[in-house]
Amino acid sequence: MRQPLPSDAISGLTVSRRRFLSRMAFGSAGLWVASAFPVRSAFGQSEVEGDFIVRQENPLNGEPALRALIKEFVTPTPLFYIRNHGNVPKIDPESFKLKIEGMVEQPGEFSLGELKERFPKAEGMATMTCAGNRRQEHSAFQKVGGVQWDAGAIGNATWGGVRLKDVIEYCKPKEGAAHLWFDGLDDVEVGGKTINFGGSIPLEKGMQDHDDALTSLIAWEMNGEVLTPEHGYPLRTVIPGYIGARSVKWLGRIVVSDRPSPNHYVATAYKVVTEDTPLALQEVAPIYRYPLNVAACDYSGGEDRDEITVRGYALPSGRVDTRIKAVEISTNGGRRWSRAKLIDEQRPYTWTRWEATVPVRGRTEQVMVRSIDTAGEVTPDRVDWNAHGYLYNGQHSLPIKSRD
Ligand SMILES: Nc1nc2c(c(=O)[nH]1)N[C@H]1C(S)=C(S)[C@@H](COP(=O)(O)O)O[C@H]1N2
Ligand SMILES: [Mo]
Repeated sequence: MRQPLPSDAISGLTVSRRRFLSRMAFGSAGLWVASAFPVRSAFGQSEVEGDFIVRQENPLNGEPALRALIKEFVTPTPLFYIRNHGNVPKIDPESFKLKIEGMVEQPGEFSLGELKERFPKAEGMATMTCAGNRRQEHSAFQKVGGVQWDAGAIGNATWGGVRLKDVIEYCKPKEGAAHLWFDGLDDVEVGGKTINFGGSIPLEKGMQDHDDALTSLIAWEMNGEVLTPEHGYPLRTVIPGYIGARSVKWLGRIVVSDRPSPNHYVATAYKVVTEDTPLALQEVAPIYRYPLNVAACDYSGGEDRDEITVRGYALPSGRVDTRIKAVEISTNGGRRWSRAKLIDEQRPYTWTRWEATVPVRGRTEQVMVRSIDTAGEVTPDRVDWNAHGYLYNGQHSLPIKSRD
């Protein structure tokens, strides 16, 4: 076996934390639901049943079981994680209009029909991931609030709609415009008040257009079908390369501005802080791009304990030109690493699944994985704890059943 990356010594702290996690992964599986989501004919199989873990019922939050998540390159919609801060609003498509306001020469209101008629259809693939994906691993060190995600708050989908860029250009941004605010039509309780969920991105990000990559969208389709209510019907933004929180569901309004949105989910939440104080939160910029990530999701074989085949995903950091360079796996706590095989064609802003067959012994308790991307980013041994449990992207471990 080769060691293409510098070998990292694993501290006792990390190892014991991993052991703890190994047990936790089985102990806190959440509520399993068999039939909350109808099985769609497009995805055929009843395999979807029992593979979605509801982490919170109200508001509804859930993620797929990792062994189910890793089966398909494009995540079937019934398995795609759901992250809601408030209700799932019911929106009448007939009377619905998307408003564009703020620093534009031509403010506008567009019905669904007008959007479809006036702008060319755009489609493409992008992986979406919650900033809180793998929060359990932060919580294992010190409990943080929020939905206790395993590594399933991620999914890969095809998206269809119109380019955000086309709509914004049509409304003619004024000089000095630098940010786009996205307002959702949901109701969220925050500190005793009811607000809507909001997102924000730099205008330049919204205007970026690369030939081979998905451009930011105002989307009405996911995996070739109309968005489901949970995923934002009738419209959501899809901002490839950015944390899921910037892909605002039930999009009702876009404001063009010279500054980021004052919405709670931009100004206060979704920031990496170690101290949860108003000052610390003000001092830190909002999270936009997601980092490189990796997870080991499932394994097969090993009944005779000689060899197992492990499967998982790796997500390049959210830059348009970054690809996964390598995924490596260790069966002995990080002393030796061997290279996994990348399964899927590599595309911008998109995960690739990987597979590795490795020898195991009776005493092997877990496998560990790490990844490196073409920008030179490597998933770290461990990630500094932060108060809201965001952006965990350290080496990931998968427990292996011990032989009796
Ligand atoms: N209006 C609205 N948009 C939202 C949210 C929300 O609660 N309300 N959650 C955000 C977060 S934190 C994520 S990770 C993604 C999740 O999208 P999904 O539920 O379709 O997977 O939606 C984002 N858009
Ligand atoms: Mo999220």
